[in-house]
Amino acid sequence: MKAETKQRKAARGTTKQSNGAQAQTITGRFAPSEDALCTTETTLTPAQMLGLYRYLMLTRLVEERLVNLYRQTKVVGGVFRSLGQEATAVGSAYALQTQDFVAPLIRDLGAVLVKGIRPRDIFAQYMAKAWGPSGGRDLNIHFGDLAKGFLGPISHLGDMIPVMTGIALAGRMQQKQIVAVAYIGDGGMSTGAFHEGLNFAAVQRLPLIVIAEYNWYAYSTPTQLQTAVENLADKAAGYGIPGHIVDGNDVIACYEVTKQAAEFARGGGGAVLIEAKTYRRKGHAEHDDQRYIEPDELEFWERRDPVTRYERHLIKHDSATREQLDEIVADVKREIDEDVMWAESSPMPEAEQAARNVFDNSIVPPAFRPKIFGGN
Ligand SMILES: Cc1ncc(C[n+]2csc(CCOP(=O)(O)OP(=O)(O)O)c2C)c(N)n1
Ligand SMILES: [Mg+2]
Repeated sequence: MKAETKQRKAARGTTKQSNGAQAQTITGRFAPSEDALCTTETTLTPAQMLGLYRYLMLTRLVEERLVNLYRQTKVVGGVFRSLGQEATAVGSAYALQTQDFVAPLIRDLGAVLVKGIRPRDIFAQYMAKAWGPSGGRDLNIHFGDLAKGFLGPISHLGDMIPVMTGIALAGRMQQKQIVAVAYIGDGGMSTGAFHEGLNFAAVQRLPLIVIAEYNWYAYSTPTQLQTAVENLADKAAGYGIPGHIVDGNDVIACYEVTKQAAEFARGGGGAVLIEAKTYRRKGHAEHDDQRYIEPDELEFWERRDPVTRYERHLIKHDSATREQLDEIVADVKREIDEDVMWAESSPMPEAEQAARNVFDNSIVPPAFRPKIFGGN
């Protein structure tokens, strides 16, 4: 315990560049070089390295298929993508243990998949099908699976931070060694709930890890108009907790920094703030035409794609052959095809079923009662 206190003291209120992220930051913006590989300082086994690749591809291809279904008007509502940011959610969630909890947001499908949610659930959910996890009552990521340690977020940004602080507190009271990870965007960090939740976790030294995704925008608002700090991780000093900056497009670095933070938090060190510097290559959702971005931005970041960067890394370091990677991709595509077919074959929910368990069933509008409760 003494050593932990010392470690905590050493880390208190400091912002560190993790895992040798060498890129420049200019008013908080940060870009790896075009030919960058991933960090070589890793504890990942060769099998885990391939596992990470599988989840990166799964995330990207599930989202691509969702766009496809959206264009066929089979998706009810919007499609929110994490294109260009996949490494942050996948790498961080991969560093956790089974009993740990995550609360992902719309850019964190990768964390949902790493937690063991199957693509079929995602497809059925987006298409509001009866077999989907919320039975057609809600869309995209508004569902959870507590047994798998995945809390579905509500839409109100910031509000999952106090909820995850509560999860961390509950874990402590039940003497469980769990870590709670909450994801948040640069925009969501400006909310009051974010402050209250993180402050409480910091004071109580709860095992909460906040992953702040600096992806340049909140809707169309550039991050510099959102916050006056250069780096989101600088805010850690205001809570007296360690803050780390990681290259969010380096999947191994994201894994390593989260693994270290989880060990620190689990060992009694308390809350940690990790800022992942990345870039949102799609608009807020598929309907957003991104008219507010600079002309060269997309090409600039396409050349810094986290998935092709990881492929280059694996091949360069003899961690995989091109054929092995192709095989993984083929397998992922097979799984997606099968799961889309399953989700498409699901019926839409019956009105009665969809109306139940939304509010207290006793306050179902009177006009619906006979249909739902059989004549009451
Ligand atoms: C409290 C609150 N205010 C506004 C919104 C509307 N809203 C939804 S997403 C979004 C932008 C979020 O930006 P950011 O937090 O940077 O996350 P990103 O979309 O970039 O991942 C806004 C303003 C909301 N859901 N909740
Ligand atoms: Mg953002």
